[in-house]
Amino acid sequence: MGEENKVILLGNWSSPFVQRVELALKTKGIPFEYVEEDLSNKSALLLKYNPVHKKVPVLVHNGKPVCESLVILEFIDETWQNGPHLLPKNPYERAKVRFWVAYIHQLLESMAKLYTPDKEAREKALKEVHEKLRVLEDGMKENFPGGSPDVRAKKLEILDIMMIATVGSFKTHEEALGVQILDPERNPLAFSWVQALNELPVVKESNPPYEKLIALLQSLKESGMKFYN
Ligand SMILES: N[C@@H](CCC(=O)N[C@@H](CS)C(=O)NCC(=O)O)C(=O)O
Repeated sequence: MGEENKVILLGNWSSPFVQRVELALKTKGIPFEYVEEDLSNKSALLLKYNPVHKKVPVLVHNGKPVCESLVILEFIDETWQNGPHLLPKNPYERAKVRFWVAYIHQLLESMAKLYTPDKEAREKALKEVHEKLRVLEDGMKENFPGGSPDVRAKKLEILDIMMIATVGSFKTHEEALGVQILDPERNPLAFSWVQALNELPVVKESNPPYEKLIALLQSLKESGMKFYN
């Protein structure tokens, strides 16, 4: 890797936002150095590169920082034009994909609310998650009219990345919370899509380790803290 193309990712193992970026870099075949951040004791580098939000992920390209996961994904796709594309080229297709990216981002926000200590708020959040998954199911049927997306045959695209970083670990969340999130009967397309994605080596490698994640989620549930800040 030449110095002219040095890529550093400041991340944290449990962050769905960091997973988005990691999957994008790996899909595009971009070599990078990963630096694990302790979010309870942030490094001087993180504070310097993301002084506004002080959050991960931060992508540092040749010494220049890019912050906010969705901004980073588009930056990666635009900077490394060769190889697989995360977003379609056609402006209308691109607009449609961006719409669903934003929707899946909202699904993640609803999922985070599942960790509230208030029982009523938790039940409301679960309804919200199910409703968003239902809408997504219908939306994906329109995007992939032939059935579920054929993930084995192609490289990951931005919607695959969003889906994995949001619901890739749904079984661990279900176990930690004692509720069903993704139901194969209600969400057959989303369910088979996520299952197929989870079989891909690049995804397996990027999913947080089960033991570590379940321990974190259980402690968040008890403490009532959000699973991301
Ligand atoms: N909107 C941001 C969210 C990033 C975010 O919430 N990162 C969390 C980790 S999952 C973080 O760095 N939290 C540290 C803090 O808030 O102090 C993005 O999409 O990149």
